[in-house]
This record gives sequence, C-alpha cells and structure tokens, in this order.
Amino acid sequence: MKLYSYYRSSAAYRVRIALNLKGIGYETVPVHLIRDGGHNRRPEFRALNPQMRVPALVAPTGDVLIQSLAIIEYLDEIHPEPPLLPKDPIARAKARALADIVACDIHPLNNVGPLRYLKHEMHQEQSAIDAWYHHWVTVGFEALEALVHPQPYACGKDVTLADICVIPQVYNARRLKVPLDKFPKLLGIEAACLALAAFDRARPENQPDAE
Ligand SMILES: N[C@@H](CCC(=O)N[C@@H](CS)C(=O)NCC(=O)O)C(=O)O
Repeated sequence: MKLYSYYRSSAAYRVRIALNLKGIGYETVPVHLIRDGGHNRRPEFRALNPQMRVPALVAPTGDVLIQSLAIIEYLDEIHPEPPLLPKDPIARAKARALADIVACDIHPLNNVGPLRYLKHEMHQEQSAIDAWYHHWVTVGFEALEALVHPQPYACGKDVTLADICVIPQVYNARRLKVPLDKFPKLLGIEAACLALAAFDRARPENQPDAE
C-alpha cells in the first residue's frame, strides 16, 4: 500500500499507527503541507484527493481512500486482527466517542487550513491564533481526561481507535505548547502507547520526511 503522508500530520499519524498495529507494510509518499504554500495544493495531488488533504491511502485494488477514520475502518475490515474496537457494542460506542472528540471536535478547528485562514483571510495576530488553538485543545482534553480510565490504554487493556486518535493529538498539543499537566491520565495513556513499537514507528520524528 502507498500512504500519502506528512510527518507532522496528526491524521496521517493515526493511519500510520493503524497500519503498524495490523502489521501491514506500506510505502510513504511525503506531501509537504507547508512548503511553497503546500504541495497538497498541486494539481497532481488534487487529482488524487480533491480534498487536498493527507492522509490518502492507495489500497491494493488501486483505489484511493481518504479520511483517516474511513481508512482505519477499511484496514480493520481487511485485517481484523488485532481488532481496533472492543467487541461489546457499548464499549465500541465509547471508544468511538473518544476518537470522535479528537477527530470531529478538536482536530478540525486546529488544522493547517483553518489556522492559515485565520491568519491570512481573517487577519488575526499569531497570539490570537495560538489562543484559539490552545482553547479548543484544552476543552477537548478536559472532556477526554474525565472520560478515560486508563488500564493502561484509553479503553482498557487493549489498544483501540481511541488511542490511535488521542496520541497524535497529544503530540500536536505539545508541539504547540499547550500545558498538559492538567491531563495526567492522557499522559499515562501516551506513555503506555509510545512504549509499543507500532506507535513508536509511527511517530513524526521517525518518518522519512521528518525535518
Ligand atoms: N478529517 C480528515 C482530516 C485530514 C486533514 O485535515 N489533514 C490535514 C493534516 S493533519 C491536511 O492535510 N491539511 C492540509 C490543509 O488543510 O491544507 C482525516 O481524518 O483524514
């Protein structure tokens, strides 16, 4: 499989973790999201993904899949072991809810595109943009911190989709200097996950395009 990725992209980071957990080999195709206004805006990438975002995964069928959660569900369907969601329907819904707090409520507000729009179109100062970023991460993390009961992973003794979404968001928050001391449970989950090779190999600094 071929993964169009950017080392710092937290959505691509999610897919890298899932591929590694499943033991699926893949080739990384780096797409620089910052250089020259973003290589994701080039016509050749737009032809591949009209949304002009990473990740995009070329499946063995040749189909191009986009949206990290859709890609991860596909990987879970074609390689059911190890499962990325608990078996019990209530536990599954809870794991998905944690993942959605990150993927639907935190990340879309703080992604390169919206932050760039705040700066260039809304003419906001960097300090206001940083405050925006910190605010939405902090309120999202407060909810996550209240909801998780690490044992040692977000939903118990097995890694789930929740961990796959939380760890890249914690990386992102740290990079943008959000104070994390209020979130000891999330930091514990992070420590447990990063001790696993699948997470470690997916880290931004371990990517071929890391700077
Ligand atoms: N909901 C999408 C988000 C994808 C996304 O926004 N990726 C970011 C990087 S984390 C991106 O490519 N941004 C480029 C841009 O907005 O110009 C997913 O889960 O895959």
